Amino acid sequence: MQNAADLIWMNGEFVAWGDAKVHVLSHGLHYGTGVFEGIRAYDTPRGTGIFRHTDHLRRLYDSAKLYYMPIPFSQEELRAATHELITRNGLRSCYIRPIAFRGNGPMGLFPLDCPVDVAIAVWEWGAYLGDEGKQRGIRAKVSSWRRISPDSLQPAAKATGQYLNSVLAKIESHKAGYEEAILLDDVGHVCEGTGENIFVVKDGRIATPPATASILGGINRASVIQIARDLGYELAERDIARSELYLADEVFVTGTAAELTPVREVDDHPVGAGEPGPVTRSVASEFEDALHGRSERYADWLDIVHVAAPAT
Ligand code: PPE
Repeated sequence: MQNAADLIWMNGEFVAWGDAKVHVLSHGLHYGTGVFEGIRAYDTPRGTGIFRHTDHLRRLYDSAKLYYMPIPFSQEELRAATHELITRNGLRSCYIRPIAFRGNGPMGLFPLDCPVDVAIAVWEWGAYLGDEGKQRGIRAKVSSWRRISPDSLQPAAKATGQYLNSVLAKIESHKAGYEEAILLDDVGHVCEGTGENIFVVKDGRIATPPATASILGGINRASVIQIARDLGYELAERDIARSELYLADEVFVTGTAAELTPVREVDDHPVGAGEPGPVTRSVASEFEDALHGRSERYADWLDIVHVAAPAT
């Protein structure tokens, strides 16, 4: 996936891809005590633009706070490091993965005496749910695994250990021959995909589960909500019953990796006509314009990378 020449930023320094190592006794490896982000940068007419960079960084620090993990760099330091990393790797567009985790310290569950290590990696990443899925829509299955409950974990945090929940659902759906799983929350309402938020459309009205439905508050979810409302659609953040997935005219998911991907089948029921519908298409087109810097209205969602390339 990456070249040996690629650089990774680790604890304040740029290191070669192969040298970005951690100790096997890192707390985060044993107990899942890490928080991370997934961000995309696009090749736009104004230069490389990082989509909603500061919103992602804010969520990283929020996730860290929820796990009592002080990040030993400021948000501005991580932002500047990311700009420099993209430039030094010679990338015009990429996926960005910042991660902060409890490092090598005393073993045992109490984490607060372990250092907090921070790294940022960047790489080129294509369509997360496949090119065809992005164009024509994916087939999804409601998972037998429920999304993590706020009784036992923190759905609002993007924490590494929490992803075992998504991993189980992903494996189940994959083995059953579907491209994605849709998880219900602990009371049986529709929650989200393994790495995406979900929207349903019925009779021209859009709905998406609310923050209280154990979702991760997606940055792309927030962007699509705004775009849909700006386009004049009625959009409600409300509880969604499982049956609404089967009876919807349109369903789509959003996430940094998946961007906006239509869902054409849920549990072998075709969604609407079994292909992306008109509401999905109009919201997706506006959203793609925003991501790729073709939209004046949402121009300030892009953090343009201005670091000059090093002289060669
Ligand atoms: N829910 C979950 C559980 C989730 O992981 C993501 C992002 C979202 C919703 C959408 O959030 P946002 O990207 O802010 O709109 N999933 C990331 C991880 C993907 C991965 O395989 O790793 C992502 O899309 O980058």
